[in-house]
Amino acid sequence: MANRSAAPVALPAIPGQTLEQHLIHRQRTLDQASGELTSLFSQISLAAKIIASQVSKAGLAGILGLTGEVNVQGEEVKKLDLFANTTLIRCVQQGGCVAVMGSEEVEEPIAIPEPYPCGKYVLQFDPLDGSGNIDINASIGTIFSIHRRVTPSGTRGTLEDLLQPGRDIVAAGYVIYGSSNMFVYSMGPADGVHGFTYDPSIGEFFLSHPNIEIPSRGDTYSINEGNTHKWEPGVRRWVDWVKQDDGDRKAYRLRYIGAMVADVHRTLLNGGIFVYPPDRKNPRGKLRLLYEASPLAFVTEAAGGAASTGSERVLDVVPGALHERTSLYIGSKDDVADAVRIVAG
Ligand code: AHM
Ligand code: MG
Repeated sequence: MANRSAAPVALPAIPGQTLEQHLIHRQRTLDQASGELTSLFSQISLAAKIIASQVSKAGLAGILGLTGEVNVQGEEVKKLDLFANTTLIRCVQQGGCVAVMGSEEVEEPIAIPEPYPCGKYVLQFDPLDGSGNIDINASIGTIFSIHRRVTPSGTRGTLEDLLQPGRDIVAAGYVIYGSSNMFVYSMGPADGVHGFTYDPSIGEFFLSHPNIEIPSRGDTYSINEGNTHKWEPGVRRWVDWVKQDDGDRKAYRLRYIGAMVADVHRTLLNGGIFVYPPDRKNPRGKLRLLYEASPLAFVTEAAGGAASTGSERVLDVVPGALHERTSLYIGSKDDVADAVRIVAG
């Protein structure tokens, strides 16, 4: 007979919506959705799971450090960033959703090889951002953006498909491999920004951060201050200003992980600003417009934030080359406006 006075048994929490369920639900709300974008997201999330699993055991699997070694299976050991690059290409190229791809790790456009069909989308990615953090067990990530192709359907995609401004992005996002792994994406301001946390025991990303909105002002600034003496005076003026109490505004705290994807993720959740200005070594800035700045600008704007090159909105820059660099001021709207104003003098 049941013991009626016993405390209720605690049931395990029912996992929430998976990334796939979330995207399928979204697809149903759109009239003419063919499912191609949902499929492309599944391919990217599969790649993210494979990369995440290698990141978490990189030391054991022997894929830290330099290439040129041979693993126990007799295969050539790849550096983690090359592994991530190959994984994304392999997961996406056979899916029939993209016409061409671009990667920070690859000089030229990545063609879809025969016999795979070409789809209507164009995928660009930084397979493993912050690769300097790999060997020290700190956060790294994958950044991606998706455009519609501009060349005729039925043909192979070309460079022209890749050189599109950020304002024409259809969807963008990132995966962060940190104390937990998260998949964050947006399909624009009307859709919002949604974050999914990976449950490794189930092998799925679950919705954990619906409708992320960045505060209009934060209290953290993020910049490589080791470059102070390479900056132009305007940047030094802003950094001096941001570090001082000024009326109601308290001096900002400095946080710098050195992987833009992780610095921007913190900025998105807590507010504040991440800056990589031009300097003597990188007169056009260091970050790549197509693989780093544009996708994260798209996500940040969709969350209510802003992203500027210092002279224009990042999403309005029309790229002239695949690996073009840009300066970047990204984060809370008011913080970006202050920085751009003070740097300009
Ligand atoms: P990577 O994509 O080759 O890893 O490099 C880009 C990274 C950014 O993620 C990060 O914000 C920046 O480079 C750090 O640069 P620095 O070491 O000059 O501060
Ligand atoms: Mg990078």
